[in-house]
Amino acid sequence: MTCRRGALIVLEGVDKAGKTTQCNKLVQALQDSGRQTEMMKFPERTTKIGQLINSYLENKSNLEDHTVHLLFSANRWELVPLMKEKLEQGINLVVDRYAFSGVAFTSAKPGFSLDWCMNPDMGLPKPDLVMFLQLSPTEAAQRGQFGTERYETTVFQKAVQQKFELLMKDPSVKWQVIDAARNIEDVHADIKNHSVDAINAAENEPIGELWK
Ligand code: FDM
Repeated sequence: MTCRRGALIVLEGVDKAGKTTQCNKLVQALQDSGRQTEMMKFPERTTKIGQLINSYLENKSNLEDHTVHLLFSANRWELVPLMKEKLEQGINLVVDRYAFSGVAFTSAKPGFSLDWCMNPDMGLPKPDLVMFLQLSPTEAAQRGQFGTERYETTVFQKAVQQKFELLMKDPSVKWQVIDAARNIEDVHADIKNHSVDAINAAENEPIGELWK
């Protein structure tokens, strides 16, 4: 019997929406139900490219805006062989941020078109499901202060949210908006249901190519 492939499931959203908490809970729930599942996150800060990105995000170094955009993309591409290997082995991947964050964050800077930002990520493994954890800036503010990393300001996060809204209009990507203002368990139940459907649908489909 040929092995069914795993599904590529991405969680996106603005800061404070609970992405990381929900990724962890989803991985645990899928594993508990007997499905092989692993978590990944972007940027993956442990590689050489990831270390450059980490130092930039922590404001320890400055990088030119186009350059850092391409580094974020390269950081995804360097993990593509590993991602494909896992998916082909039947392992589901739950990914905290992907190319959509890449495009939303850079295109929120002045002088960057959506098209230019999308180009380097064209052809990445296409997610079988992208869940966008929706939280208004007011609700986000009620969850406490932003951290001290680059991009963690209300003004910039609002611009990022608008770019995500543009990206969500693209019907070639399977988007699902999740109301993240509810309690953790309700949000989790919703995310788990959508993920199980995506896993079942992906089993017999080849891995797609993003934005191609
Ligand atoms: N980010 C993340 C980008 O600007 N481009 C990207 O391609 C990706 C994946 O990096 F501010 C930004 C988004 C966020 C920061 O923070 C990563 P977390 O807390 O590690 O998700």
